[in-house]
This record gives sequence, C-alpha cells and structure tokens, in this order.
Amino acid sequence: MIFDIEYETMPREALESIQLRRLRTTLERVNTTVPFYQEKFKAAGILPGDVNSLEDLQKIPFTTKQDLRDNYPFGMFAVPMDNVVRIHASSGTTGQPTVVGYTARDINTWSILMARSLVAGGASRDDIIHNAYGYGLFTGGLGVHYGAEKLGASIIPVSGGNTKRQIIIMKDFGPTILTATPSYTLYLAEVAKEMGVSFEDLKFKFGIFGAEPWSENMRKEIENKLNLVAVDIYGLSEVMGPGVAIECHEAQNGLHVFEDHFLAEIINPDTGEVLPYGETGELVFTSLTKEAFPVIRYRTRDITSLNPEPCICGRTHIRMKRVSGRSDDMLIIRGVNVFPSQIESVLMKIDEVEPHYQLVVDRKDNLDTLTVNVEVGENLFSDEVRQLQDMEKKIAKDIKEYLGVSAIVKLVEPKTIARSEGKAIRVIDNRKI
Ligand code: DLL
Repeated sequence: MIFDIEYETMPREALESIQLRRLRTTLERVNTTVPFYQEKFKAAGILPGDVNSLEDLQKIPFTTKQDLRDNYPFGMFAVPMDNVVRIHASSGTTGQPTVVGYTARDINTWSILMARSLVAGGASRDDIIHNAYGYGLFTGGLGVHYGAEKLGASIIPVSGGNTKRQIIIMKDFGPTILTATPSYTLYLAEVAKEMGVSFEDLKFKFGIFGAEPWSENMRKEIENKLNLVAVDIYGLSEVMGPGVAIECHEAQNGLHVFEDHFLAEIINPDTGEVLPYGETGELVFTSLTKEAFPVIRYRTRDITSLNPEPCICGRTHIRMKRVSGRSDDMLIIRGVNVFPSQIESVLMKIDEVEPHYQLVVDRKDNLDTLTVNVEVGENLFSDEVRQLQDMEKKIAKDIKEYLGVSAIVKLVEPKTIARSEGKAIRVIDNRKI
C-alpha cells in the first residue's frame, strides 16, 4: 500500500519540476528572512533568482552543524516566534545542542511524511503501534506519534524505558507494529526472554527501526529474535526528524527519500564536489517545503550513496543505501578507516556472540589500539578459559580479514555492556580526552 499514491509514484520529470519550483521559493524565502543565509549568498555572489535548474543548486554554499550552533538557539528560524508551535533539539552529545522549530504547517507536513513512512514500513490504519522511541526533545517519539494519528492507526505512546512494563503492554494490548531504536529493540527482546515472554506469542508483524546505524546482520538477528519484518527508517532533527527516508517493506533494499520535500545530494566530504549516483559520500539535504526551519545544502555527515533505479514497490523516489555511519563516527585505527557498524557486521556473523558490544579506542605509545568488547551467552562464558581465548582469536582474525584492522577482542560476561533505551553508545574513544 502507498499512502500518497500521486506524489510517491510521480514520474521523475514531474517530480523534478515540483522540486525546482519549491527550491526557488525556499531560497527566496530564506534570503529575505534569515540573515545567515542572506549573508552567505551575498558572500558567494549568488541570488536565489540565479537558480534556474536543480543543478544550479551546486552554486549555493553548504550549511554545517557549526553554522547551526553559531546561531543557537533560534537564529536560523525563518518565521517570527509566534508562528512557531513546536521546538525540538538534538541531544548535544557532540557539543552544543542544535535547536529546530516547526510551524503548524510544518507539523502537518511531518505528520503526513511519517504516515507515508509507516505505510511504507508495513503499517495500515488497522494496526496498533507500540512506539518505544523517546518522547521529548528527541524527534523520534512525537514524530512517529503524529504520523500514526494522521494514518488513523492506534498508537501506544509508551516512549523509552520502564522496559518490563513495555513487555506487559505488548502481551496485553497486542500491538502489531514496533517502533524503536535497534539497540533498544534488542534490550526489549532480552527482557521479554527473562520474563518468559516469547515473541512467537506476540502479534508483531513489522518493526520500524532507526535513529542509529545498524547492520544488515543486525537486521537478521532482530528479525529472528522478534519474529517480525524489520525496516530501516532514517531522519535527523535538522531536516525534520524521522520520516526523511524509509525502506519499503516490499523490497527492504534502500530507503526512499521523500523527494517532493527534500532534495538529496552526495558529496565528497573532503572537496565538496557533488558525486554521481551510486558513489559513496556525505549526504546533503535541502528542505523544499519547511517554513520555520528551512535548511539549504545541510551537510549531515552521514555516509551513504543514492540509487535511482525503479523499485518493486512502485515508488519513484530515489533510494539511499543504509547509512553505515557518520563521518565523525569513523574510527581511524593506524590509518585504516572503520565504522562501528562494520565491526558489528562481523560480530553478528558469529553465532556464539550476543548483539551487545562496545568499542574502546586508546592511544598507547603513539599507537592506536582498538578493543572490541562483546558479550557471549551464559553457556559459553562458563566454558574453559582456553575456549574463550580461541574464540577471541577467531573474532580478531575475522575482523582483520574483513576490515584490515587489528583489534583486541575481549569476550565479556552476559549483561556487562550497558543497555540503551535510545541510541546506543558504541564507541569510547579515550584518545580525545
Ligand atoms: O535520530 C531522528 C529519527 C528518529 C530517525 C527515529 C529515525 C527514527 P537525530 O537525533 O537528530 O534524529 O539524529 C540524527 O541519527 O544524522 C544519523 O547519523 C543517525 N540516524 C538516524 N536514522 C538512522 C538510520 C533522529 N536509520 C542522526 N541509520 C542522523 C543510521 C541513522 N543512522
């Protein structure tokens, strides 16, 4: 099923002409309402009227997270505060939080895009959605919530945490769709098991998981453990929140970007050059319909590629590949680039290990060291030390073989790695301290 058949299956030519019209309107608007953009365009010697094709967008300078921080909290808003009906903010784990605003129309657009996303992910108005994304300044909880209401599904606004109670709700209310981060989903599975609740007896059909990187092998693990079909949803607060892009459950192969509202580009993060379809680089977004917080060529730091091939689901919107990580999450270990999700991918292939891991990076005598702490099941942990050591060596060998990086692998006891109720912290980088 498709929520908005007209826009989601629109022929590319018609879509592109809508994009151009909306782009020009957005550029005109920010040029008159946001001093930051006005100055930036002026410095680059460009006027919104100079943009006569989608390619012309390349003449416009990028916007970075630093720019948003410099204008903290409301400096990038394009409407007076009395038109702003909602404020969200990023968690600010990597510095000052970024603050975003929405007009009533923005909230409506977001709700529609989230309704589209839920349908692409397998939901219909007959479903009961167990929404375990956090409610609050984080966009996950309220984003899914408004989308579910727009769709007409039943939403359980359970938020993150209070995990045992979540399992009881799952048993008693019989939700059919689960929305949560992949890492919290695994924790839910673990607690359910402890409570003697089997997902075979629950009613879930689909899970819509995102807000953090996760690997294809993690998807398999989740699908097996929870007995559902897992789809990947992507978004970021600066661009809107969840619902910027989502996989369709039919193909589970790349996330459709809602291109009638967002223009996506891939650039070489070092040179800023726009890369052709298929090439991997940094994802850049321009919003086409946002009122309160438009973004122009916003550098997400997320690494992916774009695939324009038609999809079996009928949607014509371009697909982005699963995000492997953020450029600032990329570890450089003795010159080798590696994303935590790549390590995850290797770990998840090994039956004996559990999907709970953490990477610790240190610098000793000017040399980077990578330690991979990963949990093993109760059975294995009670085995002989020798067996554990063999397993550690085997995993280290696999990591070296697949990723070219040397790692010290430490198998740790069940439940020693902190569980997440939202986004998991996968890396502890002691080099920055
Ligand atoms: O995480 C919005 C969201 C909520 C998306 C719920 C999906 C579901 P932020 O907190 O601003 O917004 O974080 C955005 O999270 O730039 C990516 O680095 C990462 N991210 C989000 N979705 C995915 C995903 C929300 N599916 C940042 N795969 C983004 C990988 C993701 N990374």
